[in-house]
Amino acid sequence: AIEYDVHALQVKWQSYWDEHGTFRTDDPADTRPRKYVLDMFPYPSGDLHMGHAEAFAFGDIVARYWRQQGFNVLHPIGWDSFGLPAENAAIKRGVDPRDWTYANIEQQKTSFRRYGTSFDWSRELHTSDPEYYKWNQWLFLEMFKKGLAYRKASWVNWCPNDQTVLANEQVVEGRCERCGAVVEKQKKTQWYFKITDYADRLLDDLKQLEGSWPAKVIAMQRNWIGRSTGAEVDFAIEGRDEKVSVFTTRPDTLFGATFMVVAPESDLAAELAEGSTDAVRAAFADYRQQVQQSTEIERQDASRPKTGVFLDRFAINPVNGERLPVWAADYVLADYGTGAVMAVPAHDQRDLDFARAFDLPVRVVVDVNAPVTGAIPVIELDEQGDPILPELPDLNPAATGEALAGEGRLMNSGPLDGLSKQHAIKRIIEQLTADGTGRAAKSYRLRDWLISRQRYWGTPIPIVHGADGSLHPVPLEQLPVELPRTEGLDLQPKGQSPLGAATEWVETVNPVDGSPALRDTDTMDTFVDSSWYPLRFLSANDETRAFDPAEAEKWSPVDQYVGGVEHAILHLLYSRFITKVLYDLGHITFTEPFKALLNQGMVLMDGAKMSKSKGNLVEFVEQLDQYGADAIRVTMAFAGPPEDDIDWADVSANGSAKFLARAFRLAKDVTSERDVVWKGGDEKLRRQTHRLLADAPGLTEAFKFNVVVARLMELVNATRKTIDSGAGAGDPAVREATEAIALVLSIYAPYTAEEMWSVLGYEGSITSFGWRKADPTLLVEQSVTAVVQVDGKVRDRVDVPPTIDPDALQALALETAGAKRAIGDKAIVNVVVRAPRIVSISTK
Ligand code: ANZ
Repeated sequence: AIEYDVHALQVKWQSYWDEHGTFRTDDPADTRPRKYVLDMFPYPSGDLHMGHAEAFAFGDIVARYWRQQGFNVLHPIGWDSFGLPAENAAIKRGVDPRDWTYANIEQQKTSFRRYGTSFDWSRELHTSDPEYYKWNQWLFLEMFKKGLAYRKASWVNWCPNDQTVLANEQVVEGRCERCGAVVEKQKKTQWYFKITDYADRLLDDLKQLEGSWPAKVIAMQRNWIGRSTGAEVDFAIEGRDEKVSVFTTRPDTLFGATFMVVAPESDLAAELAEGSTDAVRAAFADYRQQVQQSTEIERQDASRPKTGVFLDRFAINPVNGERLPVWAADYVLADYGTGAVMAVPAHDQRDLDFARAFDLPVRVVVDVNAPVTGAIPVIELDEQGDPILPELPDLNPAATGEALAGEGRLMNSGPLDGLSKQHAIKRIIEQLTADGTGRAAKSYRLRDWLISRQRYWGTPIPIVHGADGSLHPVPLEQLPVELPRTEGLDLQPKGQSPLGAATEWVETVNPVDGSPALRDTDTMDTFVDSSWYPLRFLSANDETRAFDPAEAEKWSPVDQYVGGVEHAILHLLYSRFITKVLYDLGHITFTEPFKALLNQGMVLMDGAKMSKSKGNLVEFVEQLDQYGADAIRVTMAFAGPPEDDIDWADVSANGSAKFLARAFRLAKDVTSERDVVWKGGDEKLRRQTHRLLADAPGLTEAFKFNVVVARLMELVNATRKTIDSGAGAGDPAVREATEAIALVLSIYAPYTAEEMWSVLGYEGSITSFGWRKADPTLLVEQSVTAVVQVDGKVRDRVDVPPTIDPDALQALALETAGAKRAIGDKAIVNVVVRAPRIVSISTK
């Protein structure tokens, strides 16, 4: 007897796929159209978890779907295997991060194979292999040559726990993205990638992704790049030769500026204080120290009382020559705009709070009560017929404490008086430009990407420092600069790269003149590794280059990317950036790496995120042992829209397993012979079969995996019914339905599908069979139900052919018992017919 033993099936078909190279995509003669389907590659920290089970089920559904539709599908897998968790785990356990990492990779690999993911294993990569990170170093040097990788000293985010710097993107609400420690600011010399050069393109190209990327991710990226448009205005400073520029989004309010504020940690603030009185110097020094001790979280808290120091210096407003006192205050950030602002307390809340705290003047320059559009306001009347006039905001922000941020018309502003805000902005920019005291300007929230890390387990930065401080790229033929072994190194985080202690490795020679020189001891942020890995999969075994441009042309961009929304900014922004860099360097011909993006939801347990500490962790491998791969995959697909969270307590892997066993039993029961064409049989079942074949592709492409599974369940039940009815297991429609079930299942439950296919008498893998097209004649609806209304009420229904003509339908409707009864002896005055659905009769 044929048994449905899921575990035996898994072993059988895994080795079949391996032996036959079923999922390899390396035949250059393959002429099928191509699809590149990619899941965000995993980080090897322990075995796969339920989150992986979900994301990789969805990615594999998409890959298997396109394959079944006749595409040559590239579906590769690799590991993002450098990074802090490996290093921290290694320190805790006293082992080499290599051993920990590669052992985890082996474990995850075993689980992936059991799960039946249709990967092309011949392209497997690990970012911690020298064969991979050699090309990170190549990329770094390409960017170094173009000035896109550079070193600078500046205030950086410092994680006191991991003892390393962090990119802005890795600071979440003032805390370290990895460990949650409150991030500190330190001034350090670090390596950066010049992502700010690409801010406009990163922003503008988001338009191309609308509709195929989740709107939320697009909005988050827009927000992160944060482009503001406005003007730069130059203020002369008494007793200083150079002017100070401020960035403002509201140059129209220039006549309302009553003081200037500079960021306390800026060089400008220090210099202005230095040139002031002894008392100011002392007060400023104290204040600066106080500011340095506060965290970013504290500084950005708007409800905190305003603090600051008057520098006893004055700026001159270029439009009216007014003297504005200059203050240093920590609500102004050193690294946004120019680090200095013109304060307009009447129209900016932060400036108003500050002005009220320090008793500085407030001058209204925009009348927010003056209408700016031509529309006549609709005025409502009260019970007495008197107009109810809207209450006008009080134009006295100094008293109310509410800044007037809205639209309006200019006042107290000389030549701008009477203009709307928008017109005034335009006019003043023209004026400033003509006078040479300002210009239109943009400002971005996006900062350059800090890529150096003071940790061991990453790609060494391929730079050599000459004795004179000069920087020299390691020549290409000397790449990779391999990580030294850990023997003799102390990996404990201590603020300096552990690589510094590898004396033999550090001490090298200047590639230019052979003089003694030192290697850079920092390693790269692992987001560099993942910023271009989709390209490496295309030439994973090529030792001569990062990737073959011809292969990139063939396969890129990725058609479908699948992964978590936690990467909405970091990884996805960096990948988009590096893709544009590679485009500019002439290595590729496209500018966006991922055509479409699917963000899966989370797998929860009892409404909460799973975690060991909460004791609600569901182990993926235990689920695999218990139910088998197919049942878990089907459960993931059936749970709901893929973007939604799945609560594992609310779904039933057991139910999925039973459904699969029922489907499998159909294949065993079919008694008719296999044939190249499907032949007749039970008409109703045939219609249902062909409906599923017709609908499954569209539903799968729209990620309505749950609907497809529901329809499969219905068809399995209907087929069983037909077998149990008179027609029996020999009815050709039963074979037809069962074959269709196997074909659709091949996308969702590959092991069951393969075995059904073989039980049904086919040789080889179902994946090479392709798809059966639905017979269009079986998709035509046989009859539809027309509604008969009399005077607006439904009185009867009648089943008619969908193609019925209106006259015939009207005649039928008038003959129905319900219509006759409702009409009685009343006269019919009108009949409206919308064939084939409605007949509407009116009487008098
Ligand atoms: C005068 C003004 C008047 C402003 C007004 C706003 C309203 P976004 O939209 O975020 O770009 N600003 C400029 N540089 C700053 C810095 N380094 N730290 C803190 N604030 C800074 O904000 C731009 C506005 O934020 C600028 O326009 C400036 O204040 C302030 F009715 O200038 B505004």
